[in-house]
Amino acid sequence: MFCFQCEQTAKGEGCTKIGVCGKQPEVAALQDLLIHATKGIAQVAVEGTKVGVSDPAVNQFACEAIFSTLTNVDFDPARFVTLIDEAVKHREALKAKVQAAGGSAAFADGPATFTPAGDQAGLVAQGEKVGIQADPSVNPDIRSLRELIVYGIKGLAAYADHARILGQEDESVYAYIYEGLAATLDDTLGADEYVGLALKCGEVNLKAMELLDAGNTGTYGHPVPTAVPLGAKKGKAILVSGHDLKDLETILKQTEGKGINVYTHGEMLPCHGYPELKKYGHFYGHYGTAWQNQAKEFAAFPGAIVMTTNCIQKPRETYQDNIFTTGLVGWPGVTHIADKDFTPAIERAMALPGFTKDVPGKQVMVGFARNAVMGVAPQVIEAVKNKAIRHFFLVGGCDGAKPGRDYYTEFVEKVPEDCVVLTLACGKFRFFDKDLGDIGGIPRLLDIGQCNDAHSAIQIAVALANAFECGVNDLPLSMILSWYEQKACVILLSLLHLGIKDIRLGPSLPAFITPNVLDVLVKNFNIMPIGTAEGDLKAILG
Ligand code: FSO
Ligand code: SF4
Repeated sequence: MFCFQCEQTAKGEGCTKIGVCGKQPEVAALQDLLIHATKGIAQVAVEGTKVGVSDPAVNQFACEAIFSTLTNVDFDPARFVTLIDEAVKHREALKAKVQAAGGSAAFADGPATFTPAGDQAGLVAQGEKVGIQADPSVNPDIRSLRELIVYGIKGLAAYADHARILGQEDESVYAYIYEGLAATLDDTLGADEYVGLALKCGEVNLKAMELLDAGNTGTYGHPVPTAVPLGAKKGKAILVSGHDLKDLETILKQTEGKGINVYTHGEMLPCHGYPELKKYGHFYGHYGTAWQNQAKEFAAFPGAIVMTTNCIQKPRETYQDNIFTTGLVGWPGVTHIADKDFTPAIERAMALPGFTKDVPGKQVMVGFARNAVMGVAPQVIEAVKNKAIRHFFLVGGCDGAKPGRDYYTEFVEKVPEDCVVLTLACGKFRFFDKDLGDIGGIPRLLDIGQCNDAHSAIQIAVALANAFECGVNDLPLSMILSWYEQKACVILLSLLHLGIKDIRLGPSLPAFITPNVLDVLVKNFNIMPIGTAEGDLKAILG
């Protein structure tokens, strides 16, 4: 196997024996084959676009297939066998439609024509031939850019899938996914074209994130500042992890009146701020921290656990029977709830002891998404003008296991008292429970939401820039980002598309970016690796 799509890749180079994430070589090969098969769909869909053919079922499938290959989503080989089979069926059905509409259905040998083997072993063997390094003759910089586009598309597909679940879709998003994937097969394209396509991925992702924002806020209302208990309430308990708001709502509905308290885990924390979710009396609090601490935290949770999206890790035996997956998440041997009837998890929660007494704990504030922040925009602008607020830091992104991620904790601790920290995604667990106080009533630590809410952060930055009649790069705002998986890659591409400069990125730079590609990013965007908290603060604040 060879995989280097995430930040924790082995030795900062690539996972070759088994994934640091726990991905087995068979699953890696099956994921590679599924991406190959989806590129085949993309080639056909690009022809379809020319003759006005687009199939909603294919669009949904393509996003689900791509999202399944994102880091820490699905580790179950059986599910990939099914997905590969379905991919080829969708491809052939789409070919027929394209042909019927007068389009071309003649494709060169490759993803658009391949026939899947009849069993898992055969598919694994096929997958091993189509991996990232399959063709050693490809120029490393071109390979780097192609992979950058594929990983960007993985993040984009994830956001598009989340948006579609809440009824929000746009043809332009699917069209780009197909254009970008098909382009990675095109030997006539050079570095400039690929850089353009990578930035276009970022541009299209802004649309996908806008759709997701519309889905979230349209369905559940605009988040409002909300205090969330980190302790627990005596009683039976279900913990909901991942990013899917609809799954959480479904679980809240299905547990109503059953004497079960529902807790959020990881990226579900910001859900407490949504009016249509917080209205449930048994939606109690938040348990645990970021994804990489789940083995320890889940082992100590006295109820059932539901994983709605990434990030799942190998469950320990002690809680293997308590954890359930739904949606695209999978782990071999873990009960999967495909039909959104969460009865198995509810029954498990009822059978487990739950919290036998109230557990006291701190509270944290959530709900500072764009609507809430813009609601206090006049005070914020005034505070900047009268120099009560000197600078804003967006310290956001993914968390992970590397010791170097202490940087983000230290950074926030050292941010001077006349500065405000905006945060989003699971990287916040490095500092989310710190009491940073306020500046004239404006909290110094503002939780914008999930990584899925990056659109909200961008809107806040744009609104500030408009208020000060300057560009985002001229604002007293610095972005200190942490990345782990491919949703972070596409958000970065969106920021680059917007022309945002001087981003600090850590804890390490992507292994799939070659020195030449990095050079292009540095020259155009002055993107830089994080240094020391003290040194970076000094450099930014002067
Ligand atoms: Fe974290 Fe995992 Fe939200 Fe990522 S839970 S690391 S960017 O998958 O999705 O922030
Ligand atoms: Fe390695 Fe990350 Fe790929 Fe997992 S997703 S195999 S940790 S590079």
